[in-house]
Amino acid sequence: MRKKTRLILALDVTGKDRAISISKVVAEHVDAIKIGYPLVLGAGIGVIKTISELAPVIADFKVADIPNTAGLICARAFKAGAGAVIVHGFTGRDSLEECVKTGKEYSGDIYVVTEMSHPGAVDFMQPEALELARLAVESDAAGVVAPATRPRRVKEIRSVVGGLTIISPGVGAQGGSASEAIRAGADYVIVGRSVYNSGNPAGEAEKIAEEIETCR
Ligand code: NUP
Repeated sequence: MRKKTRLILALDVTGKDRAISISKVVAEHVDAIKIGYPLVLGAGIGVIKTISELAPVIADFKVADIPNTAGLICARAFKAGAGAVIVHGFTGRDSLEECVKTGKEYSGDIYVVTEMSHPGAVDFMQPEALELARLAVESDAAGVVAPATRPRRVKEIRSVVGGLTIISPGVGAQGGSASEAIRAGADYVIVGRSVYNSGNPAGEAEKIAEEIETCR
């Protein structure tokens, strides 16, 4: 993923045609497009290849399983054309290491979820988030996912992960600010609904990219 606009589109629409038409107009304003279960279950795994011809694809499968199954899921995502896969770390070191090993086989990146961006993440994830960040470093993951809704936590997670890449969702619809997340230490922000549900997705993406640009 090239660091240009530092914006990642979360494409949680469920129809293939809409997904492709949004990707076509937004691609020039983003560094990657994140695809998860809503689109893959709605349009089929082949959509990863189609979108990957427009922008690098991050498969947000939040993989959480035993090492063998976790590795198989990551391998399918990379084979389908994803450049990176998002996985959970709470399943433990062995599962995460299997994902990272699989990523290396396909020259792909693994991002580990630390503390999620929604309010419920404070219940179980927040107390363990820094440990999960540490595990990501020790397992040689490419980066972590940290909450733009809590920039203070992005800062704390940055202090643990050093030079690892931080991708940060929760901007816009969830209330987070792109510039605050970047200033707190995020490398990229992830934005979904406020881009794809706007009347002008390309214009909205461009606006957020400009806001990020002011942080340099
Ligand atoms: O902690 C997380 N929060 C989060 O919102 C980890 C995620 N992967 N996401 C994803 O980011 C979420 O599943 C969605 O695809 C995107 C945010 O979308 P939106 O709230 O901007 O619409």
